[in-house]
Amino acid sequence: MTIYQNIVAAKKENKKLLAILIDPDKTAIEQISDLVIKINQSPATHIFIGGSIVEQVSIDALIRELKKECQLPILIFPGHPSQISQEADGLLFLSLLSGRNPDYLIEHHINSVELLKNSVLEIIPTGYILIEGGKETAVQRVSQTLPIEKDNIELAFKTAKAGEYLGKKLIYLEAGSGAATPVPTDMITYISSNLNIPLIVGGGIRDLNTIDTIFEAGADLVVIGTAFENDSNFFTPLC
Ligand code: 1GP
Repeated sequence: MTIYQNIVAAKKENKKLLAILIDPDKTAIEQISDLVIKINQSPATHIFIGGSIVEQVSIDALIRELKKECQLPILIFPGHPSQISQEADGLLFLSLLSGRNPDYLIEHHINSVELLKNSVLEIIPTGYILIEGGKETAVQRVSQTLPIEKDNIELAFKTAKAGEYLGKKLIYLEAGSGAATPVPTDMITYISSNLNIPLIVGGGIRDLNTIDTIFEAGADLVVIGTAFENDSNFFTPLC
């Protein structure tokens, strides 16, 4: 089965998925062996790699190091085509649907084709939707786009549904890394119950109870970045 088929199968069985996001800018290669022990003890089902712009060569090395001891599927979560690594298993091919910056809707994608056309990476078209998270986040700054207001459920839903109609295979609701507040649960519930494709939710989730709440609201896959980055024992109470 492909990574995507596994995500769809998990959704059908109501089995919740959890990705740990590793930002190569904030993670030294020397830290990986210790980090992998914690990842292997955690309930994580996927690893996402990405963040602000970094040298591709360091991502390659980081993934090779991760793969020595970790069997989880590794997906690139790119902020820029320079973050695409052939060492990964797949790529979330993100289109920032909440914004109107052509670079993040199509330009970076065109610029990625040379890297992808002969690649064996599993490419997963993903509609990426930025939701107001209580403070300006890096994705907002870098993409120069405004998030959808957190109480505008109708616009967030229509954006997600338009993504589905466009053929996106996943929708990612993003409050932004380090957001003050995660995506609101009423928005997650409305969108997940009116969408036919799996829903990823991330940004500003910093405790285990909130992970549960977001799963109960309807997320199929939750992403944890900062909380694990700050404390690699974050998942210990679950282990
Ligand atoms: C960011 O959704 C991810 O793209 C994770 O956010 O760092 O706030 O967990 P956090």
